Amino acid sequence: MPLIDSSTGNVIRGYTVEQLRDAARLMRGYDMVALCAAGSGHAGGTLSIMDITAALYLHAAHHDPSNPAWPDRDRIVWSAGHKAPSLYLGLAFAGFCALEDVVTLRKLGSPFQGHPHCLKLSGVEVSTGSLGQGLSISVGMALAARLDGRNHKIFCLMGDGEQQEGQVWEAAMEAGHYNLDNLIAVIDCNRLQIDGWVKDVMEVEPLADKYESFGWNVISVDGHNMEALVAVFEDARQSEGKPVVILADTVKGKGVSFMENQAGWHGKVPNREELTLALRGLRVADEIPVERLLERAKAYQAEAEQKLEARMPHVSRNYWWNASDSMKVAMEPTRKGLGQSLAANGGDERVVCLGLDISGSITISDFYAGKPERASRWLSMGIAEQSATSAAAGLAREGKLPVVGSYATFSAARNLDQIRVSVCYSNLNVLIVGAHAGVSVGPDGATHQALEDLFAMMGLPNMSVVVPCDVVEARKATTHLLLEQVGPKYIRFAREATPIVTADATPFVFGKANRIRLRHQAANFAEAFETRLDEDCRDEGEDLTIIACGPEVPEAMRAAWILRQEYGYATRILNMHTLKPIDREAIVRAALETGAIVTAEEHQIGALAGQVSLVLTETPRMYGHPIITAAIGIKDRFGDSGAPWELVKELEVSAEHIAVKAAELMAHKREPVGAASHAERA
Ligand SMILES: Cc1ncc(C[n+]2csc(CCOP(=O)(O)OP(=O)(O)O)c2C)c(N)n1
Repeated sequence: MPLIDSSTGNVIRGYTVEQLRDAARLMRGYDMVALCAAGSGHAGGTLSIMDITAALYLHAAHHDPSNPAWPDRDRIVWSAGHKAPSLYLGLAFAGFCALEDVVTLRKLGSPFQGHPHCLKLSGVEVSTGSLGQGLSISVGMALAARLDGRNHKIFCLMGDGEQQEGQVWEAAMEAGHYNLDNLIAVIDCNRLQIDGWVKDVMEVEPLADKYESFGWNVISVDGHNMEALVAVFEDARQSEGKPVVILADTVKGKGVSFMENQAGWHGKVPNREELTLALRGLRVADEIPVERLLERAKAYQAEAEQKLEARMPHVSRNYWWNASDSMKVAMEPTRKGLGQSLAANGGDERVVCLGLDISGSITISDFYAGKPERASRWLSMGIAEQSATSAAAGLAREGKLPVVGSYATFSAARNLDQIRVSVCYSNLNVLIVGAHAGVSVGPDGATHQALEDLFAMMGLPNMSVVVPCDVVEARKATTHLLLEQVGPKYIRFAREATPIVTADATPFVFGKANRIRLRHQAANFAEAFETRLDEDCRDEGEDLTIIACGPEVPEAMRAAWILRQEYGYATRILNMHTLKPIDREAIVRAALETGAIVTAEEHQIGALAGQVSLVLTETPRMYGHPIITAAIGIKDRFGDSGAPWELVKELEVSAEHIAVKAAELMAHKREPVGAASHAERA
């Protein structure tokens, strides 16, 4: 059954198998253009699922693009959120949105977010991106349809690697238990995931036997045979008494010869030359207005940047990183410090590293790279953050030093109860790595941007929390936490390259803040500053203090520079790399000596600001001392897709935001609130 006019029940447009094949071929072409224009995204998995997408959106599903909220429409739950561009093209070809707009994929403010967001794009049923949740949502929708006496179907699209998530099997059990014959799951079985072949990362087969034993009807199909796909969707609709799973045998990267069956093309996109080759191979080069689409993407980007700049706080010059001689810094991703430390210290036989299918990009795989003798201590756990966390607890209980890491949002939130009970309650020696935290995963969008993780990690008894400010500090912090610190520990860092502002000789003492002072102009921006342990410093009569952690430390240094240049203020910066236990003395010293404190965190406001406020309000030495404070951080909102540095501006955590906020604060410090109210009264 094709697309339907919901008001009359008439067919809007029907597709023959040949037309569906053509549509899928074109959709693959548009996918390549959008990914090339975005500069990031997932080529392999969007290509493997595209024939399924065409068959489903243009033929099998009953829906009406002019009435996306039609109560009797079939629901499509896109559980494999990283394959979002394929979903967007399904919607566009079906008429839910303009095809040419898909090329704004992953750009700031675009409805075509890195992972699907139902509040931004009509036709997207639910927001997804954290793997393994879609089938449970589908169970809920199927139960609701039954309660409401409606006959529509719920389709749920998943990957085969995604089957490693335990939640999938909880949902599979529920669907079987409730005999949900209005639920049709489709698994894109391309046999690859990020770290390699599914069978090597964590075997999921035999999927057919597993689903059957959970009470499902299983249908297998060649996921690139359009005729067969159309037929199995028809069969699946007829199922009675049982949910249906369609196991679609596919090829990752299908249709683009150099991407086929290559794990490396999971999270990679074609450059301009590769795009030309891909479009030629797909035989769509003459049918897609490539130049016009790329221009459209560029124009959208230019407009987004212009709007963003217009909203930036006003400063008289361009103080951005490397914009002028005085702002020169070297940059490197902080995450590399983790890999450096694990490579250097992994010889300790107690160290074991647990992989969660994102090993290369978070650098945890540097633990074993080029060191075959460590292979047995590398434990690939698949996409299964919850079980891996408890397994790490078990390893720690037996005397090992386990390291378990993923995107911070998956390694410190998805598995929160496991961290709380398995790890913290038993006070076990597990190092949890919160990688790609904050806004730095940029175009992936809000689902992947951990902006709340510190609240939970800092709130857990027994947990130590460190947020290093650069790659050098990340190496030192990892080494300390791995080998010295006993008990549960959390390290958080970003993905994007950020300024290197410390050196080998810079002190790093767990639990002790560093004080950073602007001394003079230097060829390298970082060298204009002196860094010492705060407790070793004397008061220099600074006007204010900025307390920062992680990537906000370099921003705080840039803010100190701006405050000196624009306002003549002298700033004390505290690098609060250890958030738990926090350096209370450094905070109190700063408050008593400078009287004004701005906190800066790339996190929802409060992880750092709340702790600083607590120290100030509960320390008897502070009673009766005037102190004015302000907080820079994310203001109770989700992130967005966009380039990481754009998001630093969009989410108002740039040095300019810190500096202008600090200047506002200084106006109050100079003119105490009491004095102003006296004047008003007079
Ligand atoms: C809960 C969760 N953990 C980790 C990730 C990061 N991630 C995105 S895609 C992916 C691999 C998915 O493999 P598969 O389901 O086989 O998809 P495909 O290979 O078809 O793209 C991972 C680990 C995620 N999005 N969600």
